[in-house]
Amino acid sequence: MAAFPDVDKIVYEGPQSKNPLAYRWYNEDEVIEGKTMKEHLRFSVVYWHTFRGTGSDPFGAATMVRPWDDGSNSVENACKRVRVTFEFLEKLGAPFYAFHDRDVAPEGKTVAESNKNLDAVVKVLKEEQERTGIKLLWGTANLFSNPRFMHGAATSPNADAFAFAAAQVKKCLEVTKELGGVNYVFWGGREGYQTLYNTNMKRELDHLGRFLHMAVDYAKEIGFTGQFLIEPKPKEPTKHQYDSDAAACLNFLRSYDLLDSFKLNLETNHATLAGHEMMHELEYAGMQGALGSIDANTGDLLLGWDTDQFPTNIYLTAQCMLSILKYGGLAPGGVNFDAKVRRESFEPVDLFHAHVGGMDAFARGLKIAAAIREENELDHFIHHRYRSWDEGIGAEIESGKADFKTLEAYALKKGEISPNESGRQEMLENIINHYI
Ligand code: XLS
Ligand code: NI
Ligand code: NI
Repeated sequence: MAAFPDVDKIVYEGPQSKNPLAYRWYNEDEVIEGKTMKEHLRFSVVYWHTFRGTGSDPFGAATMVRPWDDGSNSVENACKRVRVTFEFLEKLGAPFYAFHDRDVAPEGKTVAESNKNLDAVVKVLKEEQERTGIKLLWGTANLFSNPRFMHGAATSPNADAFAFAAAQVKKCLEVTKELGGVNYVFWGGREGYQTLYNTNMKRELDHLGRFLHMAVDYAKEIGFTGQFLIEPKPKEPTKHQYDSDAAACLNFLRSYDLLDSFKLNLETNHATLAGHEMMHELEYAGMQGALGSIDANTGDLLLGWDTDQFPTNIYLTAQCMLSILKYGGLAPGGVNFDAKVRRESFEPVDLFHAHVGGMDAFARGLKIAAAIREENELDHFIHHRYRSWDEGIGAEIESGKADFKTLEAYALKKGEISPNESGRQEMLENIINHYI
């Protein structure tokens, strides 16, 4: 029996359509800058929010109505949920999905039991992937829900927690490989600390470096060729998360000689929690060749935590797509909706409204970004703004010919710098508005 009997396959109807369950912008075969929208955007649905989110919060119980789910933690229920997930993905037309090990299969009482449960569900996931052609964007291990990880996993003061985390990631790598996953994500979870009164930060970071090296080695050993990704996040659950933003992650990877094996999975709401715009994080990673994938969502500045809302703001999606196009796209990464419906949006159809809106917002952002790039006004402006570096003293500095002594001589001779020019921010903001 269908879980969504009232929803047909969502199709592209164009900007004039008033049908809320149709795409107005996402036309998967439309070619932009030489690639189809489907290839550019590589949309992915997350298992945890979309199929495991209950709507509970610290003030109230679950609100979501999910008639297919019996609410139990049985493997049978988990397998039934897989069929529903793939009905949803097919009707939506999303080519990818992503999961944590513990979203798809119930955790058992022992490592062996957990692995057995996972194997049973992975069998169904594989069947459904083969039936539909839908692929796994990434797998990840949940190293934060079980109370054994209360002080962290790889960074726990308890070495047993590290060992159990390693066992879990080992298994999760095996199933991600089995399912043909094209990436594997490490989000730090509880890797961080609340107070230095009880924390040896250096030792914890050394352990995290060791852990990730073991993961790289094991991936090689089993022939897993997916891209490894680290997902920065600055706070929640701990006050000081070690992977706080793109810069912190890249510094960590460089310090522990892991830079060649990892890229970043950047999430919009995490960027804003870190006090950055998403575009800053994309640029920072992109300029260092570390832009891997994105968790597409948005926060709410008036709330100030990781609210994981669906992105609908086309300024935001256009900015994301500007950076993504600039750095040559995300593949093998994708646009992964790490986003959840509000607890008041409790009906199954709300899952469709949410994803259709997010996909359309990104499709529109892609079109806007491509139009901006075609006219090239921003690039021209930036290029012109830096022209003092193209010749004369600027070129001498960039090429390493100048030193403090030659620059002092230059300054003494010149008397005062060439006049500064306006940054023209307001004009540039107005130019962007021409395209929106
Ligand atoms: C939590 C993270 C998480 C990762 C996967 O804030 O966004 O959902 O994407 O572990
Ligand atoms: Ni995320
Ligand atoms: Ni998040």
